[in-house]
Amino acid sequence: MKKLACVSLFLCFCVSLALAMGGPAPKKPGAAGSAPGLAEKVFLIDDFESGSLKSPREWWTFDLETVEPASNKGLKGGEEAVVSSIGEYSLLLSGMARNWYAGGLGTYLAKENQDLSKYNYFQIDVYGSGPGSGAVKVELVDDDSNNWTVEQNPEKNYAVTRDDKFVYEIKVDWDGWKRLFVPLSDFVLENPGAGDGVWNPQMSDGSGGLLQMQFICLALAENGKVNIDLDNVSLTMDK
Ligand SMILES: [Ca+2]
Ligand SMILES: [Ca+2]
Ligand SMILES: [Ca+2]
Repeated sequence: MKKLACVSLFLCFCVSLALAMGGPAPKKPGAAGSAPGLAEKVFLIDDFESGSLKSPREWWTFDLETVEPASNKGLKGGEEAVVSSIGEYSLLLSGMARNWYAGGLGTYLAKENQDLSKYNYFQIDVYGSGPGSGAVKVELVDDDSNNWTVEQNPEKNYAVTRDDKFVYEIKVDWDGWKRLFVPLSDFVLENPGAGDGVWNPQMSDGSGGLLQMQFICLALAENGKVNIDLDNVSLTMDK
């Protein structure tokens, strides 16, 4: 009898110890009924902290003289909340335009089992150097031909031919860092007749949903210069 009591006491002790050490199981992010965690609310496309446009995210570049992650050391002015969250590197976009156009870069976003349709805003930190900095046109393509590919016509300036291209132009005329939240509903269809004309970023029936993003740099004079830095390119659920 005494031995049994001893064993029970020992078991009790072990269970209490295990509870004390382990505690309750952590809540899974996104579990039914719980609010979404920060990682879910924000889809970070790139913060350029790797110092590379090849990894972890791969970007293609075209025409612009300088498109590269550059040190933030000299870029101090602007909104304090932004200055404290830009890290060591941002993306430098610089070069001369011909006929307003200076070039740009892009990245493919779609991936199996990734739902980008829950995001409502495009968020970005932009560093300007005053009224002549230039403009950035943000282009988003959704897949309407259900093949996870952006069909383009190289003979017509790479026009997107079977999917929708939605665009939003950011005119940069300020000094220092500024954070922008652009509702995705403010993007406008640039190529009516190519896709279904509806913003449908969700994957369904073979469609990859939101496929890619591009930034096109434009000068504010026909043969002007573009000089802009970008950072923390994201899609977010809330503002
Ligand atoms: Ca950064
Ligand atoms: Ca397509
Ligand atoms: Ca569409």
